Amino acid sequence: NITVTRKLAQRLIEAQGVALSGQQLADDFGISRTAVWKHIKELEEQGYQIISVKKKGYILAGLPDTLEPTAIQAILKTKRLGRSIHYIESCPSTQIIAHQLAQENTSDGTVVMTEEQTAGRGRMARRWHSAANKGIWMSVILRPDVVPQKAPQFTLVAAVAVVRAIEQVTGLKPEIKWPNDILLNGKKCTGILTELQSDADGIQALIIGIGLNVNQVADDFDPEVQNIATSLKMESGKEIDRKELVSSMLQFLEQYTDLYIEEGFGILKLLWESYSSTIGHPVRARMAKETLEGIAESITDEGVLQLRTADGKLHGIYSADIEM
Ligand code: BT5
Repeated sequence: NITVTRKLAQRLIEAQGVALSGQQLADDFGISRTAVWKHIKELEEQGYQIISVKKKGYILAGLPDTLEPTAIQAILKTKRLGRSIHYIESCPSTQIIAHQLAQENTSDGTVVMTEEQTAGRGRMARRWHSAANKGIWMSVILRPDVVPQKAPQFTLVAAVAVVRAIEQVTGLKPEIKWPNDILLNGKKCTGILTELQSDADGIQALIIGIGLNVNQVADDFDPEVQNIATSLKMESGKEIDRKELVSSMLQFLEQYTDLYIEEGFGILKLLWESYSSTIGHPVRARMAKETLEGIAESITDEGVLQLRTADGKLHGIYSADIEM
């Protein structure tokens, strides 16, 4: 039944404002006109605006502002990513759910999506603030056939996908701060967290968590991050359609992760560098045991940051917090 509701939503969207007759829909789905009407009511409850015109049928006048799978899948153009979406209105963290699903043999490309996280997490158990209905908080489960050493680059690949999607949907020009931050005017609008499930046979699942601030205003942010965080709405002055962003992100993510798996990091590295705010600049890299200052010269094909300190030495940095 859920699938009929979804298919109906899809038909209405594809009709692009043209009325679809109840009888025609009933025939196409092999159900009664009353059943069609019930599915229409269901869609209205989900926030779809549907006008019913006498003797003509149903016209779609507006989509809901939710990340409900029906609404996303109706506009999604991917082959695998997001074809299965686990949607939950509120949860502690989509990463936790994704880890559970990954252990249960869920398929490559499955997405976990929520409106609100109560315990969203960053790297090293840091908090990720995830205001209700204002952002995109999702985890993408991938099952690539690659060696574990190739896992860290997925964060960089995902960063390029997110930047491209933000550009496409909003026209804004984000920058990537190595390794996992996306900035607008120097403030963080996106964080990426790539986690791994592996065993003796190699990678079982990669879980790419993406937290993207979309429609927050300054007051929606926790005081802890108010000075360092921003949203697409704050930068563009416009309310942004989260569904369009999800759809665009998943499409770029599918395209770029496939490219990375087939061809390696080479081409994507060029793209990554073109968006980087780090490369060529003096930075301070804080790591668990030491802090280094120098020029961020480049990243390697393995995604390792090459930092040259004042004494001329080149340091390979695998993971750090970068200050500029
Ligand atoms: C990250 O960690 O940036 C990775 C964030 C990943 C979040 C996604 S949401 C979906 C999925 N489910 C989860 O539970 N997590 C993933 P890191 O580089 O460690 O940065 C964390 C730091 O960013 C915090 O210590 C704050 O300073 C800052 N921060 C927290 N919330 C923020 C927000 N909403 N916007 C901007 N900065 C924030």
